[in-house]
Amino acid sequence: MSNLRVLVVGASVAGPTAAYWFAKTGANVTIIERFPKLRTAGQNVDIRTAGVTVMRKIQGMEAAVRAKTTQLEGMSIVRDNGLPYGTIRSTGNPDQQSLVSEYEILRGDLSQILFDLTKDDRNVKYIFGEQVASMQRNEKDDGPITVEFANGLPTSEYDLVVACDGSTSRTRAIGLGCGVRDHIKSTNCWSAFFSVGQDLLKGSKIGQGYNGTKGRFVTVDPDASGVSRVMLMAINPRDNHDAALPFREAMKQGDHALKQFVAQHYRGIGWKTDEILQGMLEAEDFYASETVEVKVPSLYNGRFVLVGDAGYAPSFTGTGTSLAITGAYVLAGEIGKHKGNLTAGLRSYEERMRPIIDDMQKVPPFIPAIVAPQTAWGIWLRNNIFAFIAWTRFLEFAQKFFASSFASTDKYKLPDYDWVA
Ligand SMILES: Cc1cc2nc3c(=O)[nH]c(=O)nc-3n(C[C@H](O)[C@H](O)[C@H](O)COP(=O)(O)OP(=O)(O)OC[C@H]3O[C@@H](n4cnc5c(N)ncnc54)[C@H](O)[C@@H]3O)c2cc1C
Ligand SMILES: *[C@@H]1O[C@H](CO)[C@@H](O)[C@H](O)[C@H]1NC(C)=O
Ligand SMILES: *[C@@H]1O[C@H](CO)[C@@H](O)[C@H](O)[C@H]1NC(C)=O
Ligand SMILES: CC(=O)N[C@H]1CO[C@H](CO)[C@@H](O)[C@@H]1O
Repeated sequence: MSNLRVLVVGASVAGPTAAYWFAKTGANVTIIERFPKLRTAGQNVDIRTAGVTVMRKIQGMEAAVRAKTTQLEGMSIVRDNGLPYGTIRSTGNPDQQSLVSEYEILRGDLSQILFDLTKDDRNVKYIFGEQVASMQRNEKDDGPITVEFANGLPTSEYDLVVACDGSTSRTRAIGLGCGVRDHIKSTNCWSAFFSVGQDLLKGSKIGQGYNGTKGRFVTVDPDASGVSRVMLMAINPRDNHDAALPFREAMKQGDHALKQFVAQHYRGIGWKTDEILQGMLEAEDFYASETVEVKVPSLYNGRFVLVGDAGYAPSFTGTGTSLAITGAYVLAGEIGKHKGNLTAGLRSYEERMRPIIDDMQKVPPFIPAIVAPQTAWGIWLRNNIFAFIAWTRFLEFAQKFFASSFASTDKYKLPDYDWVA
């Protein structure tokens, strides 16, 4: 049998991981990315649970990640005057993680590591500045797919098309024959990530978080290079009103307009925020996105399949990166295991991933209530509760909650696969 021809769409986290594992099955992998080069923007993401298990199976990846981890030692919640209410520290044991992960890494660095691990593989070919324009199924429903591209790559036939193009995946819309936002559940929240060219933490390795009124949350993390890594998170009530709509409208007009929108939303909320906003206007690594959950009725349709945020973005649980890495591994593994019967492989991928997705998409019950106070009164209450839990045993309880839902790396009992190549 000739090699399986696989088209992977999107080169961030899910895409390169899928390319790595499909190459191990001996497949011929073409991976396309809409942007003209590898995107390196973005701030910290965590690798947890099954993500750690898969990382350790990828030769050289754990060492590469360790060399680049942000080495955040903890996180303080601060008052307007900068004094902390309490501090959550990482546990120092990657198999028993707390809220702060030991494998916290800049998304751009993670993407670069995965790209470097795959770019020279003779079974993998990267093409930048390209996207899918249309897909046509051949012969019967489960036959190969003919793909037309938008920017000049010749029309080709693939045995499998793997969409890894993120939560607002256009390839998903084409492959499932639906609208881009059809399987997106908005949380009414959005976030912006960028770095500011000065050390706002003055040498400390403990990040700081500040909750302004009306659900405006600011975090500043340290960085070895002397800059500060900033996240602005806007949390709106979960009512019927589409509070993220003005954000999406600004986004359509490009980064400049989006920065102005974000600055206007955050100006004057206190602490170091105005200084941070000035830095944002100058930032070259600005990235912002709506926080959404993606839920599809089926992860595949004929020979078209979804991996990562495109198929199961988990909103605020902090597990999107681990889910993407895990999904890519399981998909390639199951396809390899059911050689000669793609439908069986796709079905097994769905069956194996469903319980993991359901578990990782669960938002811990106390998160929205604690993180999203809507008024100054709410913050006073929340901060005092936090001060209270910081010196009572509740912190231990919270850490244990995360330990059981995030930590133990073999919780999901991922299978080992036999790879041919
Ligand atoms: C630039 C960037 C910065 C990010 N920063 C953060 C962050 O700071 N914190 C955080 O928690 N998460 C961040 N994320 C999201 C995070 O990477 C994902 O939630 C998670 O790692 C799962 O990754 P994914 O590969 O499934 O999807 P994504 O990381 O969203 O990657 C999707 C990829 O597909 C590409 N793409 C999109 N549309 C098309 C198309 N039609 N054709 C071809 N390619 C396409 C995108 O350019 C991107 O490279 C960021 C994502 C990106 C792209
Ligand atoms: C992979 O596929 C491409 C495009 O279909 C083809 O040009 C190339 O020769 C193939 N490579 C291998 C190693 O089979
Ligand atoms: C492929 O697998 C599916 C699902 O397990 C099964 O129904 C079908 O009969 C198999 N096809 C072949 C050709 O083995
Ligand atoms: C996102 C985040 O870190 N939010 C914090 C807001 O404050 C509460 C305590 O007051 C923390 O528990 C949250 O983690």
